[in-house]
Amino acid sequence: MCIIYNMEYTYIVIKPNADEFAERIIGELPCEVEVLASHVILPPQFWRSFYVVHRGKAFFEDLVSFMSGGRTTHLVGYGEDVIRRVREAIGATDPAKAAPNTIRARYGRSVTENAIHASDSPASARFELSCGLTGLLDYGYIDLKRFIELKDRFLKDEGMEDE
Ligand code: 3AN
Repeated sequence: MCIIYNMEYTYIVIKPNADEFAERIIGELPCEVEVLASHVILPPQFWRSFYVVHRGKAFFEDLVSFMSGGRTTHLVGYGEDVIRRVREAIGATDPAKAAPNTIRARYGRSVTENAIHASDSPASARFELSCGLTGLLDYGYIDLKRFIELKDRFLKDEGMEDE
């Protein structure tokens, strides 16, 4: 019998303003996670690529400068319906409007310094994982073996098959 699991993944970044709480926040995520790199600093050019969809917006350079100005922790969350579940747990972009008890309500300081990023669609997750893994490899935070292992695991197929 062939069972198809609707396995999804999401790219999660703990932002610089929440760096000191990274381990605690990871423990609060409603999914299995694979930590790719902890407390790493990536340069502005990395964040310009990662946030390319926001290029040209008024907040873009502030966002790039904030993200490159401190440590970030990168993870992949995975499981069924994980994109929706994690977005619900992190709350609205603006921490002041995020539901009580969400991660952004508790750890966010402002719309830019909102503690955590998580992909908003399978297409974003794929782009962000590809960009994230390449950046972590380029800047020496993962080696080639780990890069290939993670690419095979998360970027090969949309679904997972079990015989
Ligand atoms: P989310 O992270 O909730 O999906 P996006 O994708 O719209 O939100 O924005 C990406 C990031 O850009 C946000 N996490 C936040 O840090 C920043 N951002 C978005 N909108 C604004 C804004 N109006 N002013 C300042 N920063 C913003």
